[in-house]
Amino acid sequence: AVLGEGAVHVPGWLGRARQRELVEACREWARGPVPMRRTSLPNGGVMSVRTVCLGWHWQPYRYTRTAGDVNGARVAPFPEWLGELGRAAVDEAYGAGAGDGYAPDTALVNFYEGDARMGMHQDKDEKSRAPVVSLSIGDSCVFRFGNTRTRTRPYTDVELASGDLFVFGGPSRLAFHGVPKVFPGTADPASGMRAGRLNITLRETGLGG
Ligand code: MD3
Ligand code: FE
Repeated sequence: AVLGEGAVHVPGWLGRARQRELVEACREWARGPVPMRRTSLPNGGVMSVRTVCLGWHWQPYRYTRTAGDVNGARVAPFPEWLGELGRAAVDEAYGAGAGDGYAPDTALVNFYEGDARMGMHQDKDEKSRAPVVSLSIGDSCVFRFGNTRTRTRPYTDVELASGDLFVFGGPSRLAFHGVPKVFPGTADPASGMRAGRLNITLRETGLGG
């Protein structure tokens, strides 16, 4: 389904086996070298989502190689196979060949548990305007896809379920978006998630090196 120009939702794109592999990989990444944690914001707040990054470490509001806001360690490398998955995702959403030049160099893994949510925001810390690939596993959620001007209406609420792919490129790349609700207990155990929701986003930072 196309939600807006460049915003394409592909329900059930990831098979169960692929979901389980990704969950297993995320468990490993969550252990370190930089452990999964709640990100502290400059305004004193703390995000309710837990996050671990690959390739580059996102700390509000920039990308670094080392996690100065956690333990100072260098983040784990971005694996080549995730890049392949990203190219396949862009091909699936935009058509064969569209993913050819796509070279994501960072992944943000978000884990939602309990009342965790994500407020409306734009992702504009990347210098590249290449698409963001989003993969959801575990509990279903309400994903709110907004506009590029304000964090308020007009927006569209869509349910994201385990295995869903979403690609945000073109004019949608700078749209406000958020996750106002997760539905606890809706994860299919065959996804490898016992509780909570996992979201993996692949991005090009445009930082090089
Ligand atoms: C639309 N994550 O990590 S994924 C984030 O489910 C983030 O954890 C949410 O927003 C999550 O920044 C939403 C969907 C998503 C990700 C990046 C986008 C939508 C986007 C970038 C631009 C436009
Ligand atoms: Fe975002």
